[in-house]
Amino acid sequence: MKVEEIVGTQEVIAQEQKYGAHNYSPLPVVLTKGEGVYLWDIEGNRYYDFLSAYSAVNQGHCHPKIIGAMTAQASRLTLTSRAFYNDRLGDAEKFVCKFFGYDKALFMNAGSEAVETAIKLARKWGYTKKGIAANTAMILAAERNFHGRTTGIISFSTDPSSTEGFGPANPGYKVIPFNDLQALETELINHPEICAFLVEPIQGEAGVLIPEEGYLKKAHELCKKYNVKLITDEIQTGIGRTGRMLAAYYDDVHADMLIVGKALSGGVMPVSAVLCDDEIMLCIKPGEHGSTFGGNPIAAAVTIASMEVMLDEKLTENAFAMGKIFRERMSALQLKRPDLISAVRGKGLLNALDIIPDEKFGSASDVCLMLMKKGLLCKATHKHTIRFSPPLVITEAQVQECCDLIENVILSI
Ligand code: IF1
Repeated sequence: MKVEEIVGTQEVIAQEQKYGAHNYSPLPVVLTKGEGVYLWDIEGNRYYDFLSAYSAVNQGHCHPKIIGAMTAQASRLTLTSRAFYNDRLGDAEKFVCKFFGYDKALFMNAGSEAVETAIKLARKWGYTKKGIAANTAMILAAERNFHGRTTGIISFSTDPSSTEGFGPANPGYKVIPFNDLQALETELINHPEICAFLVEPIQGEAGVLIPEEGYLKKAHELCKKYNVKLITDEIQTGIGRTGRMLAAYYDDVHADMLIVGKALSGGVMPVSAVLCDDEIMLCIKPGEHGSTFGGNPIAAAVTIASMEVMLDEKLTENAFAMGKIFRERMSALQLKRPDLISAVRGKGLLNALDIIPDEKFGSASDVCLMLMKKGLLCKATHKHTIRFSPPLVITEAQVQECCDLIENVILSI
């Protein structure tokens, strides 16, 4: 008699441990299915997803409209390379340009590729338009930034786990404190070779750090004063996540260069883009930049569908409203357990809870493990912070249910 092989959680984890690189330490849950705000593991347990694949799955898991657009396109034409035109890319370019208010868009795949693209564009602009001497252009970034993991990008990371053992760092970057306009102006005054200031409107990986109101606006004014381009990395904060389509809109900022990724495709495939006006975009000429997959027909179809879902379902507005309820509940919880929770902050559905580490229960990641066992998946960032970022399709009843769940776990500690 043939015994059916039962593949359990431990087997899957062991297999990955054996054959996969050890560059992550995931929670011990093996997911197999997703729908809206829910995920299911291979044992049949259902979870609320409070990570959304790091804010990529804003439109909810396996949204039928996005999957429909994807499969329809996939069965017709998948990839042509950019050596030829395809009949979908132009529509996506027009859509995002009109939508975000820029002359042109350049599609890439991963977020880090789009960051690299923005850096190249800014430098090229610096040399050809600003008149910076060859190979001396400098880019400013903020302390505790997260823009990706390529060797170029980690050259200006201040996180040792991103950089240590991966040197030498590339030259051409300078890091200034986040939320510090004085530091910004000092650099701008002293270094005319600066071509751009690259910044996240809210620092995600750093622990959902929100700058003072008006910071981005004043930073942009300073950039304009010194003929420097402001590049906003909205890969994590963009596409409705913070309760505005772009987090920079809270400050009425229209950046010179915008980087989007993650939820641009609803998290169904890697799609990123850099948007800017002709003055910058046309500095790069044919043959000077590109990628095999960037701007492929599936990516184009999926981008349009994902953005339409954002609009049709008013997900940005929902993120704003649900985030408010979530933080109200978490602030009330903080009052009950000030010994455990030291801060609640966020905008829209990008939220964080700071945990006071304790010998009894450990750190933020231990709390994530407890939440997982009760049916809610989220991830700690650094030792003290838990990030809560559910898909933006979450309803008020679901938010309340999740807050009850979080409250029960916290109060049980
Ligand atoms: C991982 C964090 C989130 C990003 C911003 C560019 C990129 C990211 C603002 C690069 C990517 C990811 C990568 C992911 C973890 C994750 C993350 F915790 F590290 F910070 F989202 F919160 N700019 N962020 O947040 O985009 O090339 O990855 O598409 O596992 O490294 P990518």
